[in-house]
Amino acid sequence: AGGRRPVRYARPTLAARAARVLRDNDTGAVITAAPRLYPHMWSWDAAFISIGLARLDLPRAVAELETLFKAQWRNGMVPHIVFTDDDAYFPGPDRWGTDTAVDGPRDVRTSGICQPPVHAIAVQRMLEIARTSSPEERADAERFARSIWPALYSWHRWLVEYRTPGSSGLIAIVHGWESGMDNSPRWDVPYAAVNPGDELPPYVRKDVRVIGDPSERPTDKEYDRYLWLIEEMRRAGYDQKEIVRRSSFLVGDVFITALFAVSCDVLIELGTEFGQDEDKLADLALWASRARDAVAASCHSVSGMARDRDLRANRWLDTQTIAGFAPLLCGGAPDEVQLRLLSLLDSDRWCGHPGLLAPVPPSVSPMRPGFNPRQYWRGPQWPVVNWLFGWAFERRGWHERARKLREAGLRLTDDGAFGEYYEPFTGEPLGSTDQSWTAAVVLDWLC
Ligand code: 9WN
Repeated sequence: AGGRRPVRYARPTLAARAARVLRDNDTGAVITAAPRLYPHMWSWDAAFISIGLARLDLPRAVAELETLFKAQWRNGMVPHIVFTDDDAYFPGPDRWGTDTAVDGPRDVRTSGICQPPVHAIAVQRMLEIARTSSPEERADAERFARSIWPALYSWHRWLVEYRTPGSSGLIAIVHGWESGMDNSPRWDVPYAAVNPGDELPPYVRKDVRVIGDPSERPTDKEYDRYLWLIEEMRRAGYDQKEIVRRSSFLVGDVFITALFAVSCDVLIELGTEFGQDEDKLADLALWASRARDAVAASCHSVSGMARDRDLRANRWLDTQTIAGFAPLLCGGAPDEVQLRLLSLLDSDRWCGHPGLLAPVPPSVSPMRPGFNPRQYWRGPQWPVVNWLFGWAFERRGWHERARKLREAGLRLTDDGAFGEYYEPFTGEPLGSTDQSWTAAVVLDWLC
C-alpha cells in the first residue's frame, strides 16, 4: 500500500490489457462486474461494459444489454443485479427472495432494487461507435437501438410512476445501493434512521473475504442496515407502492435525477430517429423537464451544489459530495449557479487539489472532514463517474473540459490494474482489480 505507482503502460498496451479484462470476465453468458468480488451482472456496470465492448465486438455488446433487459421486471424496473449461478457474492438470490414477487421476471433470478438509468446513454454511444465501423455493424446497431427502445421507455416510465413521490420531483431511492454510491456520506443521515430489527436474519459477508483490507469496504454496521432494508422489501413482497409508502429509507437522489433527465433527452433523440410514437416522445420531454427543474431547485443558495432530499424526514441533505455537481450533467440550473459549480470543480477543493495524482473528481472533497482516501464512496476516485462527467461535458459542447477529464482519467488508470476505485493521492488501485467497467471506460477513452 502507499507510494507512487511504478508502472505506466503506453496506450496501445493499456488498450490491449483492457480488452483482455473484458474477455476474461466473460462467462459466456454475462460479463461479470469483476472477477471474484462481483461474479454477476450489475445494471449500470452492464451499460458501461457495453460501451467498451462496442469497440471490440458489437454483437457481444448488444447481447450484454439484451441479457440485462431480458431480466426487466414486468412493471418496467431494470434490476440492479442479474444473478449467475456463482454463489461467491452476498446477498445472493435466496436472500433477496424475489422469486415470488408479483412483478418479478420469469426464468432469471435478480435482486429487487434498481440502479442509475444510464442505459439509453450506452445505446446511443454504441450506435455512435458502430457508425464509425462497417455498414453491417451500423445496420446491426440501428436494429438494436430500434428494438430496445420500448424497453428503455418502460424502464423510464417505471421511475416516474413508482419513484417520484412527493413534490420535490426528485427520483427516489429506497436503498443506498440504488444510487450506485453505496456508502457515500450522502446517505449517512437517512441511514441513521434505519434501525435493523431483532428479526434481521443472521448473515455472513463475503465481500470482506475477497478484499484483503476490509477498511476499503463499507462497515458491518452499514451492512446491517443494507440487509435490513432488503428484509423490509422482502416482507412487502417487492410491492413498489408499499415500499415507497413504508420503507425506513426514502431519499430523492439528485445524481440519479440528473442522469434520468439527460437519458430522457437521449431517448428522445433515438426515438425521433427511429420513428417512435409521438405520445411517448412527449412523455419523455415532460419527464426530462421536470427532472431538470428538480435538480435546479435542489441547489444550495450559497454553494450552488445540488442536494439530495430525505423524503422521510422532509429535509435537504447538505453533505457535499461529487453528486453536488449533478446540474453539470443535465443542465437547467441558472448560468450563475453553473459557473459557480464549474469553478468549484476546478478549485483546490476538488480536481485542483495539489495532492492529487490525477485531476479527476474524487467522490468526496479531500478538504471535507470525514474524507477517507481509501474507503469506497467516501473519498476515492471512480473512473466511471469521471467518464460520466466527461461524456456530459462533450455533449454540452465543452470539448476542452471533456478532453482534460479524459486525459486525467487515463493518467489515473495507466497502471493497467483497472481498479474499482483509486486512492486519489497515490493512485493506488483499491477494491477489486480487473473491474470490467473501469476497463470499458478506459477503452472508450483510448479509441
Ligand atoms: C452493491 C458492481 C457494483 C457497482 C456499485 C458499487 C458496488 C455493490 C457492492 O459494486 O456495489 O450493489 O456489493 O458493493 O458501489 O456502484 O455497480 O460493480
